[in-house]
Amino acid sequence: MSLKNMNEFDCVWIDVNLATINEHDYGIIEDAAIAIKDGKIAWLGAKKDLPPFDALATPLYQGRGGWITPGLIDCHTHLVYGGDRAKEFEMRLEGATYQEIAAAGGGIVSTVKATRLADEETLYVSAKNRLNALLREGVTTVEIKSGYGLDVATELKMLRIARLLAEHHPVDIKTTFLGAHALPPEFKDNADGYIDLVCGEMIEQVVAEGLADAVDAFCESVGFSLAQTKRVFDAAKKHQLPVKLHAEQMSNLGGSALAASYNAMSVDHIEYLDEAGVKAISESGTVAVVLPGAFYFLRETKQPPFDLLRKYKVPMAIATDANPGSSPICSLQLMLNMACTLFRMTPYEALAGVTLNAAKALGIDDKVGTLAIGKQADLVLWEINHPAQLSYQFGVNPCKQVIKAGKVVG
Ligand code: DI6
Ligand code: FE
Repeated sequence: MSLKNMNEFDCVWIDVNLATINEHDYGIIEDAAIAIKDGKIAWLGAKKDLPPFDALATPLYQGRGGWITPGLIDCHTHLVYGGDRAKEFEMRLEGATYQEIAAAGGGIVSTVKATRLADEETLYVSAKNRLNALLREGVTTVEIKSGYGLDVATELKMLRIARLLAEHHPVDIKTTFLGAHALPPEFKDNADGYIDLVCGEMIEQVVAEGLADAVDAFCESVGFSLAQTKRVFDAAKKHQLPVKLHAEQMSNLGGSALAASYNAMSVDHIEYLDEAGVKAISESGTVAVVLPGAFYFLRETKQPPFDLLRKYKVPMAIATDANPGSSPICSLQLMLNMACTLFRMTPYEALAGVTLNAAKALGIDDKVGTLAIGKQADLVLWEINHPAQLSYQFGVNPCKQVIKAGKVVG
């Protein structure tokens, strides 16, 4: 064979099994190979069908019978924040009441205070450590929300740090403006006044600096009302930003149906979502993001409506919700396990939930989330015997190699 007829690949993995992931199953190809060109998947299939290429000039990686999946995607995190809430955790376990914790300066407001006070380097380094933890477990794309600043300067500071991480870290980052996360102390008893700020100067500056890929809000009895959420969505729409929503976490306010009417990319938490809400998001093509870490950490008992989500064929994604208050967890592998043990999702649903459906929740499923020719070569090589092992076992990290756009990064 002359060199002319040979395929040009930048690198090739052989002796691997592939879980390519699709809407129905793992999409398994055993005894496979996968070839990369210009950061994209150029070929994949059974190894015996691997087309000829210049084996002397092309780096060849031995998978040793391991499995390659798409890079994992954590589609809901609050990775940038100051301080921590370990003391509050301890007080609660020693019997302190919510009021006592609040009086001692605890709760979400304490994270807002710490985030406002923190300098940029401190915030950057702590977020980078969390991002590294995710990368070590095979995560190649992460969404990061603002929402612990709650004033113009600090919301911008959080989003700028997320953008800086994107520049200097191999993991891809999508940013979300969550100004409507909680009511800052300066606006006590004036939630509408705060929403004026969010929908005015705050979002305008976020947009002017190009700092957000989407807009989110916390629609809840302890968060913002349906009417206030609608104002945030209208502001997002005015600035041509897609929306998503923390909805139906502790009660059913109808947030998901509202989000559906704005073609939201995702509704997240959704423990209290009812059939009308499920129907609404199924019609709008909105992804249901479930957050087993927050469910676990808050010792919730009401589960998201999985039977209805399956009945209406709503794509289900899983994320860490990594944050200091309700899910101080930076392990997407643990979320795979909890999605199965706590939520009774199947290991296939769990894996699709951190790949294909997480990509849909971020609107990037044309680029990542599955293994297919033309997709960005975000891959993970795992030392496992079957993809179900990724949700079955926890504590031994089977991640052997992380490949981002064709480059080995971990
Ligand atoms: N839902 C939650 O569970 C967290 N935020 C949200 O919108 C709580 C965040 C915190 O307590 O810091
Ligand atoms: Fe959250």
